[in-house]
Amino acid sequence: MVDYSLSPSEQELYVRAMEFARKEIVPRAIELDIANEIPIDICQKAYKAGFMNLHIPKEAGGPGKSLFEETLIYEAIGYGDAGTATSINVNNLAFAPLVIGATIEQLQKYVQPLVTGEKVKFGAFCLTERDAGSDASATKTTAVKEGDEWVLNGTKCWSTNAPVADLFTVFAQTEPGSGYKGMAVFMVPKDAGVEIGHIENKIGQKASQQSEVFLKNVYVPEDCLVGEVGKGFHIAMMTLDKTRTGIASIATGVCQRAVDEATKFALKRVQFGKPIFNNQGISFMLADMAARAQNARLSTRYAAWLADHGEKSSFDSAIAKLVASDWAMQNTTDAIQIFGGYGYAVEYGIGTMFRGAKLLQIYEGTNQVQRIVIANELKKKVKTLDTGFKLNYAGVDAPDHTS
Ligand code: COS
Repeated sequence: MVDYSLSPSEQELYVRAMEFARKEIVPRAIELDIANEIPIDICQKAYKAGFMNLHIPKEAGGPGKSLFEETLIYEAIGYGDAGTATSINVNNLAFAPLVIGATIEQLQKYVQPLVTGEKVKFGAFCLTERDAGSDASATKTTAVKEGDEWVLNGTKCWSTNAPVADLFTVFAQTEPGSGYKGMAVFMVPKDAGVEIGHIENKIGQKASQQSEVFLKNVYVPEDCLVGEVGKGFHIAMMTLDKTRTGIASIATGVCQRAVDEATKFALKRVQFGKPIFNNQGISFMLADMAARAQNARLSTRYAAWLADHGEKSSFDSAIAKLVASDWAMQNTTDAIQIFGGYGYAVEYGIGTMFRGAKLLQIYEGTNQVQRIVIANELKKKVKTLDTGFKLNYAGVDAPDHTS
C-alpha cells in the first residue's frame, strides 16, 4: 500500500526545520529584505542544525540526507524567507555536481574541510555566463591542460553565494566549438586565484547574493577535474534534475506561507461589519491558494521520492519546479490582493514574499526551460505508449462512425 505519511524521523526533521524558520527567519524577513546581504549568522545556525550540505555522503563528513528529506527542510526554510532559503540551500547546488561526478577521495580532499569545521563555509555553482544562461552549452569559459594542471579562463555570472564562497564548481569548455561535447566540470578553490566582480542588485530575495566570478589564468591540479572531460554538460543536467526539487520545496514553503498569512488576515479584517473571510470572493481565493500549496507539496515530494529510488526524475522535477514556483507567484499575488493596501506596504512583509517568489520562476532554469524539459520527456514517453486508440492522426484511416 502507498504510504503518504512521514516516518517519525522525517516528521521530527520537518517540525524542527519549521521551528527554526519561525524562530530565526520569519521575525527577521523584512529586515533581511532591506539589509540586502547574506545573513551569515542565520546560515551559521542552519549549518549547526544540520540543514546545509545535505547530500554530502557520511564518508566525506556530510549528513548524507535524501532528496525527500531536503524537501522537508527547504519547504520550512522557504516558509521563513525565500532569499534566506536560497543562501542556505545553494551549497546543495554547488556540491551536487561533485557528489554526482567526483570520487570519494576528491570529496574528502576538497569538500570535507568545508562541511565539517566549526564555521559555515560556502560553495558556488558556476554554470551561467552572460551569453550562456538557458543555453548552458554555449559556455565560453575555457579549461586547457598544461602538464599536470588545468588552466581556466573566463567570466561567470549570477553565481549565488560567490562573494563568500571558498570552493567554486566551474563548468568550462575544453574544446571550443564542440558545444556540450567538450564541456567539463572543475572544483576550483578560491585561493587558486578566483576573483569576484559585480554583485547583482536585485528586486527581491535580497538575503541572497549573486555575483560575477572572474577566472584569469587560474591553475588547478589535475584532481580538480570532476568526472570525465566531455561529461560536464551531462553532470550539469543531472545536477539540475536533483536540485530543482530544492527550489520547488522553497516555492512550496512560500505558497503555504501566503495561504497562512492571508487566511489569518482575512479572518481578522472586518469590513461591512464582518470579517472579509466571510465573502466567498475571498474564501474561494484562499481555497484555491490552499489547493495550490497542497499540490505543490505533493508534486515536489513525489519528484524527490522518485530520484531517491534511483529513477530518472527530469520530467517530475521540472514539473515540480514549474508548478510550485508559478503557484508561489500566484499565491503571493493573491495574498497582496487580500491584504489590500496593507499588502502593498513594506511593513506587512507580503511584498517581500511576492518579490522573492518571482526569482523562483527564473533561477535553476526558467519556467520556459522547465517546459522544454517536460515537453522533451513527454515526446519520449508517448513514443513508447500504446493508448489502444487506433485512429490515424493524419485522418487517412479514421473509422467511419456515421454508419
Ligand atoms: N541527464 C543526463 N544527461 C542529459 C540530461 C539529463 N537530465 N538532459 C540532457 N542530457 C544529455 C543528453 O543525453 C545529451 O547527451 P548525448 O548526446 O551524450 O546523449 C546531451 O545532454 C544534450 O542533450 P540535449 O540536446 O537534450 O540538450 P539541450 O541542449 O537541448 O538542453 C536545455 C536544452 C534547455 C534543457 C538545457 O540547456 C537546460 O537545462 N538549460 C537550462 C540551464 C539552467 O538551468 N541554467 C540555470 C543554472 S542554475 S541558476
